[in-house]
Amino acid sequence: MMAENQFKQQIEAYDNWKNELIESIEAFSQWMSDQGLDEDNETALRIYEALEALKNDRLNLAFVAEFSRGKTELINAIFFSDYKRRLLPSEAGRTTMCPTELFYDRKTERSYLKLLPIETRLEDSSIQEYKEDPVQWTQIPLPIDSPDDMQKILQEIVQIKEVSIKKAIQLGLFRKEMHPNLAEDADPETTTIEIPKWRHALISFPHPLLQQGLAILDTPGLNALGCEPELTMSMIPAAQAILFILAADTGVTHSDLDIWQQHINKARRKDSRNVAVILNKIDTLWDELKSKAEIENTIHEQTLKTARMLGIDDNLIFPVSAHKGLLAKINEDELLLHRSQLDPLEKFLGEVVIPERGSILKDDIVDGIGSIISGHRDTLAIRMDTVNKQLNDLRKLNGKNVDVIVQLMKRTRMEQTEYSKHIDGFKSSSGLLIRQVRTLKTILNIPKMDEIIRETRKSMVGSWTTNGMKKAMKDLFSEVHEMTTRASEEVDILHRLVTAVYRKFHDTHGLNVEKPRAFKVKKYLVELDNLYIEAEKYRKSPKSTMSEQSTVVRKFFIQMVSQARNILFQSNDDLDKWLNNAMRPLAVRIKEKKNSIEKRLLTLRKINDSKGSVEGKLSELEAEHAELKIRQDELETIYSQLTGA
Ligand SMILES: Nc1nc2c(ncn2[C@@H]2O[C@H](COP(=O)(O)OP(=O)(O)OP(=O)(O)O)[C@@H](O)[C@H]2O)c(=O)[nH]1
Ligand SMILES: [Mg+2]
Repeated sequence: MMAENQFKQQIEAYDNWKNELIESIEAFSQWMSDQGLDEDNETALRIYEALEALKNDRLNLAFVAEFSRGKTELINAIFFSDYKRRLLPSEAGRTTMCPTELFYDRKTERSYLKLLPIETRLEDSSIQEYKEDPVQWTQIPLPIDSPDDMQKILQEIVQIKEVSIKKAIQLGLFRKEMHPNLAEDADPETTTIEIPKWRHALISFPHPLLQQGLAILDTPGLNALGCEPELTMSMIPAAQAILFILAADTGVTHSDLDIWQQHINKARRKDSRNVAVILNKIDTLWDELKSKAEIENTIHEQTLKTARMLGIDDNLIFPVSAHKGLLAKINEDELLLHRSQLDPLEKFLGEVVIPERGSILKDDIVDGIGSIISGHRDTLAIRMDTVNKQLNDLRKLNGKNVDVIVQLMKRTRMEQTEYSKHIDGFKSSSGLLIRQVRTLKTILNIPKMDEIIRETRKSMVGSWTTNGMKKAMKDLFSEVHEMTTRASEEVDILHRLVTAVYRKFHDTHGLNVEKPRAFKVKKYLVELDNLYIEAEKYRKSPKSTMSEQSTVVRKFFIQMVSQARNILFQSNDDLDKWLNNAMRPLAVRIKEKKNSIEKRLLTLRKINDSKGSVEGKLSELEAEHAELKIRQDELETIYSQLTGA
C-alpha cells in the first residue's frame, strides 16, 4: 500500500472547504429571501459573484524552466501517476512545443485537447481573446476511458512543422543563434526551419484533482517566454505558485539564470512563498561507488550552491527526481519513492500553497459577504433597539396617562428634528465623497485610455521603424505613469475623507460603525509600475532586438497595452464596489434610525387616539421582540459558519 499523496488530500480538503463556504452563503441567501430581504439587486449581484468566484476558483500552478529540465516529467509524477504511465509526452531534448494548460472545463464538462495554430501569431489578438473564440481552435475529444489513446492524442503537443525562414521571421520565431548550422547566405525563401505547430494547448479532462480546481500550466523551454509576452505578463503572474525547475546534471546554466532573473524572480512576492525551485534529476548524483551519506552530502551541497546562485533561502529549494518518482509510483515502489524526495515537495504544495490560496479567497469572500451580513445585523440591532424603546415608553404608561403620552410624543418629535439635521450633514459629506471618487475616476479614465491606445497604435502601424515605435511606447507609458501617480494622490484624499465621515458619524450619533477598509490602490499601482518598468526595458533594449523581432515587439506591445487597460478597468470596478461598501452601512443605519423614530411616534399617536390599547400594543411588541431575537440568532449562526469555515 503506497502512502497517500499528501497534495491530493489537501486539495480535496480545500475543495470541501469551498463547498462549505458555498453552502453557508446559500443558507444566507435563503435566509434573506425568507425575510423578504432579497429585492436588493446590488446585494443579489454580490452574492452571485461570490458564489461564482468560489465555484470557478482554480489553483493555478505554473511550471517554468529551460528545456529538458523535467517540467513535464514532474507534472506526470506529481499529478498523473495513477494513469500508470507517462501521460504527457516527455523526452530527451526539446519536447513540449507550446504552453499547455491542464484543467477541467466545468462549464461544458467535456474532455478535450484544443490547439491554437501557430499562424494566429500573425493576428493581433491575445490568447485570452482566442479562448473566447472557439472557431480558431482545433478540437480533439479525449477518450478518458482509454489512457493509451489519450496518451497518443496528447502527442500532438510536441508537433512541429517546417516553414521557410521568411515565414518564421514573420511569425517572430526566428532567432539566428538557434540555428548555428545555417549557411550565411541561406535563402530565406527556400531554406526551411522547424517551428512549433501549435501556439497554445488546452487540455480538459475529469481527473479528480483537476475537477477539484487544480489547473496546471506547462511551458516549453527555449525562449518560449520571450516569444509569447502574454505568458510572462499575465499567465505566470496569475499563478498561485510558480515552480522553477533546474536539473542536477546541468547545474545552473547561463540560460537558467536568465529565465530566473527575467521571469521568475520579479514575480516573487516578498511576503509569500509563491515560488519554489526544484532541483530535479538528483538520481544522476546517485553514484553507486559512493556511500549513502556521501550522496546525501553532494545533494545538500548542490542545494546550497543553487540557493546562493539564485539568491534565495535554501528551504525553498526541493531536490527531487521526477523520473524516479514517477517510476516508483507506477511500480508502487515505496523505497524508490522515498529516495525520489517527491514527498517534501508535495507537502509544500499541500501545506503552504493551498492554504495560501485559501486565505486569499477567504479574505475576499468573508470581506464581501461578511459586510452584507453585518449590514443586516446592524438593521436587526436597530430594530431591536426600537422595540426596546417602545416597550420602555409603554411600560411607563400605567393605564392611559394622557400627560405622559403627550410628553413622550413631544420628546420623540424633538429627536426627529435633531435627527434630520444630522441627515443633512451626512448627505453633504457623502456628496463630498462621491465627488472625490468622481475626480479619481476622471484620472483612471477608460475611454481616455482607449483614445490614447488608439492614437499610439495608429502612429505605430504607420511606420514600424524602431524609433517611431519606441517613441510611441514612451509616450503611452509616461501617460500611464502620470495617471497612476495622480490617482494615488487622490486616493489619499479619499481616504482622509472617509475617515472624517465615519468619525463625524460616530461623534454625532454615538453609533459605532465599523470603518471600511482603505481602498487598496497600491495593488494596481504596483502592477502598472511593473508594466512600466517592463516597457522601459524594451524601449531601451538595443536596436537590433527591436528590428529583428518586430513581431515579438508588436505582440509585446499589444499585450502590455491590454494588460494596462485591464488593470485600469479592474481598479474602476473595485472602486465602485468599495464606495458602495463604504457608504452603505451608514446609509442603512440612517434609514433604520429614521424609521425607528417614526414607528415610535405612530404607536404613541395610536394610543393617544384611543385606537389601540396599551396592553394590546405591549404584547404585540413582545412578540416582535421574540421574533427579532430568533432572526438575530439565525444570522449569528450563519455568520459564524461563514467565518469559521
Ligand atoms: N535522470 C532523470 N531524467 C529525468 C528526470 N526528470 C526528467 N528526466 C528526463 O529528462 C528529459 C526531459 O524531461 P521533460 O519532462 O520532457 O523536460 P521539460 O522540462 O518538460 O522539457 P521541454 O518540454 O522541452 O521544455 C526526459 O527524457 C525525461 O525522462 C529525472 O528526475 N531524472
Ligand atoms: Mg515538457
